[in-house]
Amino acid sequence: MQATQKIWMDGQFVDWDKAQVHVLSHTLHYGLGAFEGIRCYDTAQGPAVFRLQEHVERLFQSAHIAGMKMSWAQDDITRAILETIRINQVRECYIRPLIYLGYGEMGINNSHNPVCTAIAVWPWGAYLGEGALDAGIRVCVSSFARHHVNVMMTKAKIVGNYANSQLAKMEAINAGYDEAILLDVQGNVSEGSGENIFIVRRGELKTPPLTSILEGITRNSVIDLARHLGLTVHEAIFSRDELYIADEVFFTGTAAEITPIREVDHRTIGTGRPGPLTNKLQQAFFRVVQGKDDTFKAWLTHVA
Ligand code: PPE
Repeated sequence: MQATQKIWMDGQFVDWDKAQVHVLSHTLHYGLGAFEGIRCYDTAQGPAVFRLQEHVERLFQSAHIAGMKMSWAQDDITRAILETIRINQVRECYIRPLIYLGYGEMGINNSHNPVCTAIAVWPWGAYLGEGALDAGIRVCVSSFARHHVNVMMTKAKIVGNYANSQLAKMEAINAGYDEAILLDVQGNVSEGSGENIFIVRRGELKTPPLTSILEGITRNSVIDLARHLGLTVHEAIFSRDELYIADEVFFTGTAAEITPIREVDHRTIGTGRPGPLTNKLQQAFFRVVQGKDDTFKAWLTHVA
């Protein structure tokens, strides 16, 4: 990864190399923590963060669902994120706020461990590899199911949820694919290891409802953009075979942005090239994040 200068840790800016925690930090052992992934884009008016308020809100909601008591207010974290971008003098970056349980006691009872917060920023290019945004990627349906709604809380971006994501991701990578799609325990399509999913059939968009998936902020933005463009979007359950016969399939996410999927389980999707609606939405999305679309300028928070 590309290091920057400083990481914010509970009110202090710490040198990148010195931003360390004790090896007996609770989250490291038991996986209860909450995080966010946010992107800052270069615009003609300088760096701007995409949907900052929504991401900070979700961070606090994740901590709330996880039962972690924050010592910071949402405004403090919003300000700290903007300061971390400024102090590191980056024009484009990925932003990673993390709430974790620190050193104190061992054992599942976490009531005596401090709730700590850190914010790091670094440049991060195309998440799913060079060329993924233009050519699309090859994915498989995972042999691992997404969490049942009463096993893990998928509306919270909890650190431990990503053990499930890693099992699916590594299985896919080891089998030669770029990414995995997970089904829920009923067998319906849920999401990628770190992305929401959309399909296009007969000119209309479909994405799984918010049952066993992360309430993605890019997903929400794409739904708004699509409706603004006059497209029909359904939030509805669908099964694996509907992926195979979709005209277009794509992932959405902060890191993945809008990544076309050109193959699922060795079945070519559509023509094997990103489809027209995927291209249209991707172009609209990049215009918005680059500050070139006044209709959605409220989604950007300028850093300076
Ligand atoms: N589902 C999952 C499981 C997920 O992790 C993400 C984001 C999404 C959907 C899309 O949500 P949103 O970013 O709000 O549109 N995944 C983050 C972590 C990626 C990583 O490898 O780390 C991200 O994209 O920042």
